Amino acid sequence: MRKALPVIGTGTPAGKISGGCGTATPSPERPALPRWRKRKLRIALVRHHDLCLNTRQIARVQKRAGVLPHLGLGYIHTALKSAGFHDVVQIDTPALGLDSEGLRSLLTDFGPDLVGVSTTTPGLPGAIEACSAAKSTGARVILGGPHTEVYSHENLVHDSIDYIGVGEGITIMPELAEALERGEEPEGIRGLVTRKHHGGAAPMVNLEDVGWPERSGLPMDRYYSIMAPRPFATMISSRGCPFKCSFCFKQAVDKKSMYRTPEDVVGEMVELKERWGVKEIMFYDDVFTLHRGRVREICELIGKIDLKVRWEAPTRVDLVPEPLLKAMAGAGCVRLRFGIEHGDSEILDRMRKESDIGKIERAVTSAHEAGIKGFGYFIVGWLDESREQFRRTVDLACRLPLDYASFYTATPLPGTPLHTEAVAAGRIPADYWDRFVRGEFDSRIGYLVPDAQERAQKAYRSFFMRRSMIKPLLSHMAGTGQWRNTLDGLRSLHRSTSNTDRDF
Ligand code: B12
Ligand code: SF4
Repeated sequence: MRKALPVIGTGTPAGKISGGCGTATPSPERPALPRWRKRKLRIALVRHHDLCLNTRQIARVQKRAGVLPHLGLGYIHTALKSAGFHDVVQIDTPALGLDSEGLRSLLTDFGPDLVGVSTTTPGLPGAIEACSAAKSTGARVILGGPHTEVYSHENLVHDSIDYIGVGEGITIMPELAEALERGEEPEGIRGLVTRKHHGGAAPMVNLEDVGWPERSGLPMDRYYSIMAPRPFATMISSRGCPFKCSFCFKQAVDKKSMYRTPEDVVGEMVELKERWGVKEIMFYDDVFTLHRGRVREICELIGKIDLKVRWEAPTRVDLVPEPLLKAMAGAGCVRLRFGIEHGDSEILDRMRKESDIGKIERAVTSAHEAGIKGFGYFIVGWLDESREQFRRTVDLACRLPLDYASFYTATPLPGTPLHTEAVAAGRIPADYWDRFVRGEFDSRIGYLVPDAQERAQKAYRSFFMRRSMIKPLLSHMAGTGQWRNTLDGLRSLHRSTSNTDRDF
């Protein structure tokens, strides 16, 4: 296990960025590369807000929901460093509170040779703005992220994009950077799509072989979740999920599973605590408890070193046996995020969720009894959801011992079975996403029931504005110190404003 990690400051001053080069204290296990291997290419890795917001709006969304880091870019940064590229910066505009102009001027100051922009499908309009900002500096621009798995070549309709990365940026970016450094036109790189070539998809990499995601240079003090005390950070301990929920978008890599060893996971948790002073860690895994033996070992290791860091993770209701819940609670797990999705059995079946109301009730109750708070994810406005079926979701959310809930409106993401069904039912145009990718739509894809957004708002109000929520909310505010943000959130719920600023 990695130990004796250096304790250094907690983040760069807000609004400033700095590169991996020279700012990071090299960890003892990862000695710096010999000087002769250092490469000169300047590379920026960008996440730009997805809603084309101006800075005031960004600040509002930030305040209400918090900003969560982007781990994919952190891993790509680490891979680039290992390949000898040290002039690399990550620019996270939602965290920095920057609009497109702010991004442009930051990029102009940095003068990158290559800019990598990450995007989801719904986040594409913001990403295209980032690509334009990058292109205006004269850099080569590559777009990657989950979105490009379905739409690769189509994105090249935008002149500001030179390349598309499909699959693991961890391997694509160093290979692309090496080719550009040599002054060559990149060809034959797996996962790289150009106007002339399609390199397929870059295969999955075990994250443990890459190293920990680079965090130096990021505004760590700007990241937070209104559910957690600050400083707060995110991690990923496993990737992939064998289930096939019909709304869930799967990249090729998500269809396989990859597990980091307990030693590596706990090593990173130690680093987050010692180096960044982190008080709570949120796991970004698809399903944290897929491999129960591994989770048990993680808990044992945490116990052995008496880590004392709160953490939370996503899971399924059928993967949390009681003994495991007790072990997790004992190891600092304070919250489990359950993909509950719906309160109606017929819709649960249509979602291919492979769960039922009994399993849901047992899992959330057992977690509650073990001392772990429950966060329920719900989807409202499913295809042909009747008002009665919607009410069953709200009733279920309100009768379960949950401390938090989110109610997303159903979104037929491209490539998902839900998308196929919604097109077949005539609810959305078959070519919506194709045209969206080409920039023909800036608005949200149609709801599957006309009043889906109102249903989501009603569900939020019914859940949070209950007398029985007073105690959990007070305990949440006392436990996390998030008094202001929680009260702001409640106030905006009360005013019945849209909860869906971030809900594409
Ligand atoms: C954590 C998470 C979030 C976090 C953080 C977002 C983030 N981008 O990191 C939060 C909560 C903010 C979030 C929000 C949303 N999310 Co989300 N999220 C995830 C989750 C669970 C894990 C992401 C992760 O860290 N993966 C691990 C890292 C290592 O992988 P990665 O980030 O994908 O990066 C790898 C590759 O994609 C690629 N890559 C990434 N960027 C780049 C850039 C370049 C240049 C290159 C070459 C390659 C490349 O290389 C990386 C490593 O090799 C995924 C599910 C999943 N399995 O990925 C969903 C997922 C990405 N989210 C999704 C969605 C839909 C959303 C929302 C739109 C939901 C909503 N209704 O609001 C929002 C909007 C996000 C936005 N701004 O665009 C979908 C995206 C589907 C799609 N077609 O695009 C996913 C796949 C969930 C799903 N299964 O349906 N999300
Ligand atoms: S369990 Fe979660 S990650 Fe797995 S398919 Fe279903 S929604 Fe997607």
